[in-house]
Amino acid sequence: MKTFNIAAVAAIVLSAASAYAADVSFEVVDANADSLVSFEELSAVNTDVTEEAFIAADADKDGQLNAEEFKALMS
Ligand SMILES: [Ca+2]
Ligand SMILES: [Ca+2]
Repeated sequence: MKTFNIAAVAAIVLSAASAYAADVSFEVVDANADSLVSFEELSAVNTDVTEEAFIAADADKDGQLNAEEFKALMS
């Protein structure tokens, strides 16, 4: 009789990936590397930011955040 304890293996893998950095850099958030962060890109890494906050942070109203606008939002 063979026993495969898949749950135990999964628990080990998940605990190894538990470290999470709340601070994310602009380069990491900018998934398509166009030097602008869209709301979709931001919400993929930070679900705490609302669309309202994103729009408020978009100082030049081009619909995306540049590095400066992003820094202001995250600080
Ligand atoms: Ca982008
Ligand atoms: Ca902008």
